[in-house]
Amino acid sequence: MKVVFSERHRAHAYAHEVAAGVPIPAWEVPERAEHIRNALLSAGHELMGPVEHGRGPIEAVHDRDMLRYLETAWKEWTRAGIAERDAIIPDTMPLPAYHEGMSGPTEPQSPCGRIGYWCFDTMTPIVEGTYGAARAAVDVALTAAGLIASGEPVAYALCRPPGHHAARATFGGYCYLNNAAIAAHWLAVRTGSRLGLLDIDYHHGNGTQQIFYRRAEVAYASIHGDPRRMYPYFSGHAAETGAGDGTGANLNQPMAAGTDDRAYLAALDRSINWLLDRSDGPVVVSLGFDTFGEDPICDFALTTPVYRECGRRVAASGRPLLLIQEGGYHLPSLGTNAAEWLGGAADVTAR
Ligand code: SP5
Ligand code: ZN
Repeated sequence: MKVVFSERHRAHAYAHEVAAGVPIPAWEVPERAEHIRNALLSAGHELMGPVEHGRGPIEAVHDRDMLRYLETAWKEWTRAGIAERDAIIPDTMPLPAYHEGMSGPTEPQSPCGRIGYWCFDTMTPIVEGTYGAARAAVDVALTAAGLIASGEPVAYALCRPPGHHAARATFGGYCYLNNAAIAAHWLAVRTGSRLGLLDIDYHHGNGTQQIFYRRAEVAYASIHGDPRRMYPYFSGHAAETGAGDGTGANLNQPMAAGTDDRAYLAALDRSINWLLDRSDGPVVVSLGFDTFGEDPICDFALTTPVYRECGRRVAASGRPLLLIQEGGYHLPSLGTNAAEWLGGAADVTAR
């Protein structure tokens, strides 16, 4: 299978994230992508670099001012001499009730205000290499999308940082730009078809849901830890089914702690069938391995062999598949689980 990868992700590296007010060692580390890359090379997959696609496809999905903020944040922060931390993390965010009965918020001038205006959590630090890595991850996704547009049955984008928590005009959840949403919109325009977007990262893809919630071009189906218990807490409920032109085009399957292979595969079959009914073009897969039983920050119980079966079942849909890497934090298993998933998909598409 063709695998797109950029080394620029390595410059996006920070020591800590802030969880529940406390600095803890970062989970979203460069080793994640390196483990996957090495395992896929060993498994005989073909690696290629990304082609630059510029800002256009990003601005078709994200707020221009947010992109500009990401581009300038580090320089502005260091120029202002706020150097006591190695990364930019917000401490003041304008919840909707702050401006209740008033207008606003508007983007503030100060660096500390700006990060709180754009970033919705404290776990998504910006460092010097963040913008370059985020842009490269988008190019990785778009390059893989280009392979699908030119007739490849399947392609895998080894994106880092991940993307599915980034909404049109706010970012968080280790995500800055929504690689999957940008690639899906680009592919929907290029192919003139209605796409399916299957999100099988452990977490609800709040950003992807938000971007397509009122649009018919992409039907979104997600299987995730129930937001009543898990991050991102504020979306992912079964009652969220789309609105406006996107009415009925959003399917959430929140799952219990301890969800095992059997329950997961049943949910996967429901998602696939639902997507096939509501799309006629390629399927974009937001692929996370934080569903694994030993993932340190999640609570499902999937085993390594089920990833091959997941790859098989998704590929058996017969649709062109654009695979986009999202989360997964158990380093020892990441490479193997990715190789199993891709191997399962390749078994089917090669036939
Ligand atoms: C792409 C992706 O998988 N992003 C995941 C972001 C999850 N952020 C971590 C949330 C866990 C916070 N746990 C804090 C427990 C405090 N009691
Ligand atoms: Zn995740």
